[in-house]
Amino acid sequence: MSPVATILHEKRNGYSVITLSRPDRLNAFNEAQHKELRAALDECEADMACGAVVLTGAGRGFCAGQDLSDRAPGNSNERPDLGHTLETWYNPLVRQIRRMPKPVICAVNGVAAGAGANIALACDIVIAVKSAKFIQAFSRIALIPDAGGTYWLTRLVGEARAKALALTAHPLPATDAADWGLIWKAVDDDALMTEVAALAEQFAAGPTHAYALTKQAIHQASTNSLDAQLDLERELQREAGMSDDYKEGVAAFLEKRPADYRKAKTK
Ligand code: T3D
Repeated sequence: MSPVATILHEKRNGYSVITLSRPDRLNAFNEAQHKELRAALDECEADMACGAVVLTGAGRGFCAGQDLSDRAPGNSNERPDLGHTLETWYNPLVRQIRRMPKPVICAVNGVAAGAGANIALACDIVIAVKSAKFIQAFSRIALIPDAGGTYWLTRLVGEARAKALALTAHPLPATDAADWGLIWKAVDDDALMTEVAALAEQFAAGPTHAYALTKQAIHQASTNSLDAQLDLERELQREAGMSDDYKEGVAAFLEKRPADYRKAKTK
């Protein structure tokens, strides 16, 4: 493990665990944490030996969004340009998670608030402890949901629930989030990292490129017409069908043995 100031990046056998690590601030983002997270995700993206990424938080929270102590109003009339901070930090982070050519699992170990909630929702699979809460805290400080919040909420739980969560800042328990389809599942608090590690290991041993193509197809599905989506599936399946992983998958099925995608990757 190589500790850095605001995140920990641990490389395990075939996958990476990135831990936001400012626990005294519930892992709220400052610029240093943004920079270090970006560098760690860049590394995961480029590393062929990394088949999945786990994002989690240190201490009792996952992430409380923007560190508001960096936004303390001074005495002057100067106002911060939050559009600039979104463009510089949060939007690239969301885009980086979405385009990651391998599954990104968010292990929500505690409260996820503001941009912290929405960064979790940007991940491909979200597993949360039952004690966690998802809070669109923005309206409490006169902001709007960002880091993709209006996009995720509307698509995942529909307009009625999206508006209620955003306008009231209601702390949504993880079990409700799972029941509503906002996240994949809520698990017992002491089971989180065991479940997440098992899933990450499964992905690490799996067909990484097929996962990347699957992500791409699902991301485009909500805006494509059926015809466009069928065309996209045709193109992506063509690509998948040319891969060594597919050859190995079919051979393994016919030979009644588990597929060895790691071997296929080294060819
Ligand atoms: O600004 C831009 O660039 C635009 C982008 C904006 C993105 C955003 O995320 S805006 C939304 C920012 N986040 C929030 O508004 C959430 C603020 N936090 C809370 O509402 C609560 O802390 C929680 C509901 C998340 C948890 O409550 P609780 O009671 O479990 O914990 P706590 O006691 O409030 O927090 C523990 C400590 O963390 C505390 O410090 P202390 O008193 O022990 O020294 C608290 O001040 C600190 N903390 C929590 N959240 C933040 C924070 N410090 C700075 N910034 C935070 N966001």
